[in-house]
Formats: sequence, C-alpha cells, structure tokens
Amino acid sequence: MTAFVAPDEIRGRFARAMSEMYRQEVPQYGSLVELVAQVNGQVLAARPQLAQAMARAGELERLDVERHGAIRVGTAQELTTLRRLFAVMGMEAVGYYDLSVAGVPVHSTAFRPVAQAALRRNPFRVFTSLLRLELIADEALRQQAQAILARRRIFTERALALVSRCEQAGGLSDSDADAFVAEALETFRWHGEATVDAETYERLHRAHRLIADVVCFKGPHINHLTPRTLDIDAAQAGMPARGMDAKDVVEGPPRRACPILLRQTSFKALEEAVCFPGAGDAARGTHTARFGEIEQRGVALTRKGRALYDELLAQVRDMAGAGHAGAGYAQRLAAAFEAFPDSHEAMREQGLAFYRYVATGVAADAQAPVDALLAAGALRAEPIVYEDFLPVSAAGIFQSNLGGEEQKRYQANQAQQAFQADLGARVHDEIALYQALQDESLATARAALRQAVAA
Ligand code: OOG
Ligand code: NI
Repeated sequence: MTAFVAPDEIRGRFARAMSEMYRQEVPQYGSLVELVAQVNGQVLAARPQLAQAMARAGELERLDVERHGAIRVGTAQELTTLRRLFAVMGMEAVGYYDLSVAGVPVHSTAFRPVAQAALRRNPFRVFTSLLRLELIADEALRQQAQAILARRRIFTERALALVSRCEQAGGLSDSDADAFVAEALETFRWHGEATVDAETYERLHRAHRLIADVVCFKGPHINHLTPRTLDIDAAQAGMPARGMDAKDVVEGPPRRACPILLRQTSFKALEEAVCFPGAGDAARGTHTARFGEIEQRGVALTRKGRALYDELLAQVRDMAGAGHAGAGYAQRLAAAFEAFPDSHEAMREQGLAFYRYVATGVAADAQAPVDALLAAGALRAEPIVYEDFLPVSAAGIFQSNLGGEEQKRYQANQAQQAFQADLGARVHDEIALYQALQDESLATARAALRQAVAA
C-alpha cells in the first residue's frame, strides 16, 4: 500500500508552483515579492516584540509563503469542479461575497484551509468569483456568452482523473500528487489567444470588461498573487520606485497600532497582447486582467466588531463608491475609526475581536473567569489572524484593475443559496470558524491549567 501525501503538503507544492509560474508570467510580481520581503525584514528587525509574538503564534514560518490568488469562472460546472480540485489540497469554500452591488457582476467565495494546523502550515487562499450572466441585460448576448462557456474545458483530463482518484481512494501518492500539481496548474495559466473573434470580444467587453475576461479565454487565468506584508504603508511607498503604478487608496481599515482585518493595495493591471482567431490587424488586440496586490492582515473581528467596522467604513464610503474614494479619504477614514478601540485589551474586553488562549502559568482555579486568569498570568491571549476577505475592499480592487472609471449599476441581490447550489456545497460562515478556534483554544488552555493544578 502506498502512503498518501497530506493535503497540506499538496497545497504547499501547488502554492510554490503557482508562485513560480506567476513570476514567469508577470515579472513585476517578482519585484513585489522582493519589496515585501525587504519591508518585512525591516519591520521584524525594528520590532523584536512583534517578531517574538509571531514566532510564538507559529506565524513566522508561514509569512514567507503566504499568498492569495484570484480567479473568475463562468459556469456552475466550473465552480463545482474547482471545489473538488481545491479539496484535494485541503481547501474549502469560506464566506460569501456579493459584488453585484458594487457594479461587478459576480459573487464569490474564498477557498482556503480551515484548521489551525493547516493554516499554520500554509494558508494559501484563492478568491473565486462566479460570473452572473443573469445580470447581462441583452438577452442575445447572454445566450452567446452561455454558448461559448458551455464549449470550453478549463481542466485537463488528467487533472479530472486525479481528482476522482483522490476522492475514491482518500488521497494521492507522492507521484500522483506531483502530477496533480502540474495538471492543476494548467487551469490557471495565462493564454494569450482568445477563443472568440475580435468582434465578439468587443461586444462582451462593452457589456462589462469582466464578462469579456471570463468568457473569451480558454481558462480562468490567475489574475493576481498577493504576498502578505507587515507594513503596507511602507510597501505602498516603495512601489513607485520599483516601477509599479500603485492604486491611490489602501483598502480596508486605517493604519492602527493593533491591525484589524485586512488592508490591501494593488498596482494597476498590465495591458497585454492577445490574438483573436483570424488574420491581419483585426486579429490582434490587448486585454487587461492581471495585476499585483499586497496585503496586511490583522486580528479577526467578532460579529459585533465587524458590525462596528462596517458602520464606520460606511460613514466614509459605501459599496457603490468602492474604488473611488476621493480627496482627503485617508483623513476621513482615520477620523471615523477613532471610535474603534485600538488596543488588544480593549478589543478583547469589549468582545470586538477573536483571541487564542494559551496556558502560561498555574491557576488555583482553572475554571475562573478568563479576565482573572489573564490578570494572574495563567493565560495569554494572542490575536487570531483574519484569514478572509472584505467585500468593499474586493470591489475596490476589482474596480481598479478593471480600468477605473466605468461604473455599472446592478440591483443589489444577495444570492447565496443560488451560489451554493452552483458550488454544490455550503460555504463556511467565517465568523463561526474564528469563534470555534477561540473556544477550542480556551478549552485546551483550561485543561492544561487543570493538569498543572493536579500535578
Ligand atoms: C478578485 C478581487 C478581490 C481581494 O483581495 O479582495 C481580491 C478579482 O479581481 O478577481 O482579490
Ligand atoms: Ni486579492
């Protein structure tokens, strides 16, 4: 009997292969990774306490390999198959994001590992969007797009066979895992040849640039791969010197002493040559799809904390205005967020953020209230990192890389049920996952304290 390779290991190999491929495809990605590594090195050197806390939480090792990517697909069949493919690597659908309210005709989820050990190993995530053709007003165009999508095959036969083998046998051998990584990579590769003629591309592009991006190519090319920085303002400031055209606004919360959720910024999409089937000048054109992004992650928020975040953000900006923040935005954002406590003690005490509890000493009573155990030095609280995405930020990122000013209006219509039907599974509620991590950590810490008392 051959031993199976752990899904965490397959994910690690896949993330590495994806990073190598993207570096070849988009050289600026290499520069971005270098810049982030440099900034992270400086931050860790300047802030030994942060370095220590990250080492304790098992976060230092993952930092260098931590990436998220994004893709967009066109059919339920494609989405379902992606779910099965990501499952081979221990990645599950977490969260539901409706971006139609921001003028982007998609809804999305993130495939990522959910268990703490898996996240520590490699938290690779892929933000995955499904095109909502029902939002195209022109009936004939919608049908044409559907017909084009119905014809394409975005997975190789071998990839599909290996996914089935994994599902049936319960895992993949070492050589099958390598073959799987190589075959799965094919789905995410860039193809410069469009599958439709220039005229069809133009028509779909006029309906929405994103529709052309999803419908006119052989596969769902990975459109960015994002490293995690420990200081996004420093990284953003370093972008122009490296020839990157940074977006003017950092998405998410303002700079804080204790980072929350997620801050992101991107450099603008590349204008890439594409060719259409046919001959002559009409057969050549350009397409913008791929861009670069960096992010800084902070503590995950509870429902109460998230509601406060959403409320404060809405004071300065709404979904419809995503990507168009306007003058003085950073100041207005900072002013609004003065209402959000900026210390871990306050956020924890007010139930705004999630923490992992670790037993650090002895306690007379292991069942004493958490606050008492913390005060006595029997417990330590470590911030739980936010592993997910933010809809207003995602909308801003979409807008900036779709080329700016264009704003389409769609009815706000959450369609989580329909999305899950197309996915063939329910998505995890991300806040419930953080709550479970916190609860489990506390139960484990109390058990350790009881043991210490008994010993
Ligand atoms: C995805 C944009 C969203 C993020 O980090 O919020 C995203 C896309 O452009 O396909 O990646
Ligand atoms: Ni992104």
